[in-house]
Amino acid sequence: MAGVKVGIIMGSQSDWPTMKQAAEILDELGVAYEARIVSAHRTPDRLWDYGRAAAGRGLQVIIAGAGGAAHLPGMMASKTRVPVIGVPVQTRALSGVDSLYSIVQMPKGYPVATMAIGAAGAANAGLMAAGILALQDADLAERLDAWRAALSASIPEEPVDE
Ligand code: RP5
Repeated sequence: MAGVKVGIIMGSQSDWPTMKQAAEILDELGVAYEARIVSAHRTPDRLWDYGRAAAGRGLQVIIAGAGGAAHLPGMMASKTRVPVIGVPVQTRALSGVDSLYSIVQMPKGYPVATMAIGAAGAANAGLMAAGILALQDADLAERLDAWRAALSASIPEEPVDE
């Protein structure tokens, strides 16, 4: 897809309900993206090909989500200089702490900007990607400022009984 600057990749179809949160934020902000299943363990050649081509295709940010032994974000960061935002997907066995530790503890030289576990982390990954692109895109910067202001305005000053 020409002009796409954000790649959303995930280890499995089962990660999509989480990673969709990033996609929805990008939709709201009018940022074009592509979404792909790229597993570090099950499709390593696909991972390699995606990473090798990423910068040349014009991708400027990659959002990578995975759960459990979550090697995808780190392996992608090792393969491309395009900034990688990692999303630890929540797991049944260890609640996503396994994913978080797998993604966050990168050795010096190959950073992954790691978000919170689960849906909030995925949404924030979308916002982080938009923020990076907004550095070079004044219209997007305006939309992102408006999005943030609307969120702020939606927070009531006083709590109510529910
Ligand atoms: C990881 O294993 C994926 O990122 C996913 O979070 C987890 C489980 O995958 P499935 O067994 O649901 O396909 O590679």
